[in-house]
Amino acid sequence: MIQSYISQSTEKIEQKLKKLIPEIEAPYALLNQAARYSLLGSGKRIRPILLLAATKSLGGVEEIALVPACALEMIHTYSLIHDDLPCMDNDDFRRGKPTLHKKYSEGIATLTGDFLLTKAFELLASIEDLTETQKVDLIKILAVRSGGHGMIAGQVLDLQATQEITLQHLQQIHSKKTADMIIAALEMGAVCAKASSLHQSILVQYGQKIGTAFQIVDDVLDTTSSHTKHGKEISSDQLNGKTTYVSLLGVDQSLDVAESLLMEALHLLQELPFDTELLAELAKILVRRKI
Ligand code: GRG
Repeated sequence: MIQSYISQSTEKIEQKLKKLIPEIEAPYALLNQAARYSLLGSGKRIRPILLLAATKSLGGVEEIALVPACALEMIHTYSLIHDDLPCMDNDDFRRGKPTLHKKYSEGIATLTGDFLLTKAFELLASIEDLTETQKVDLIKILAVRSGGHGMIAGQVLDLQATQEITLQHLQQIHSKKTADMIIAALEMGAVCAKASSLHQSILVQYGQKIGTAFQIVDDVLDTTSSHTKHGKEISSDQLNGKTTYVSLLGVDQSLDVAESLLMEALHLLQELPFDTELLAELAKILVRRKI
């Protein structure tokens, strides 16, 4: 059942993204072509699926949440494009194909990231089915969680961490760089469902737990998979000598920590007076995934 929810949601998101970033006829048609190259056809769609699931679980209408879900995926994709640039992680592969700057150029990749970033906020400001308050709340959540105290702050801390760092420091980086975008998905879902601030804050705590667990598992898979998410045999974290949960705790202890966080997340869901089976199943899939 959960697998069919995931595949149906993935398809809805894919179709909507295709419509929101169409092929265009213009002298700058290359921009949409490049955005579609990075955005379409791959990616696990974790954040938009969580957004849709949070909306549904808190009694909202999923269709209303589809554009916000796509806006979130655009911000995530822009961050991946910029993260792969030579001035950052300098990765050659992403989502199973050459990175955008390898396919086109560094200039086009930078501008495509900028385009997806600005498009996301244009979309949120233009949704017809939401109230003005909902739109402003969505824009604020996405800006704060992906911004200078959220994902971008995490990326700055990561760039600065050139030598081995402590577990506490690593947790701070990933709380911002990874968990904040997962939390954004849940908060945005709560806004789409017009949930109470208490229910929204329970989802934020759940997001902090599963976001951290997701990053731990990502580090583990980067070491244990024969091919990393970038399609290479050795992850760029390993090549760059970066501190990871695995380098600090080892594989077994890292997986134990991820599983404990999952249990805490599932426990938090019980505080919500809704059927949270969907969010529970998604958390399990996220943390116990093998790819
Ligand atoms: C450049 C501002 C800026 C931020 C970059 C997202 C990010 C921040 C860096 C990517 C590198 C990385 C390993 C980040 C941790 C978060 C993470 C695991 C991202 C990958 O997300 P997935 O696995 O990717 O959901 P897909 O391709 O499935 O969407």
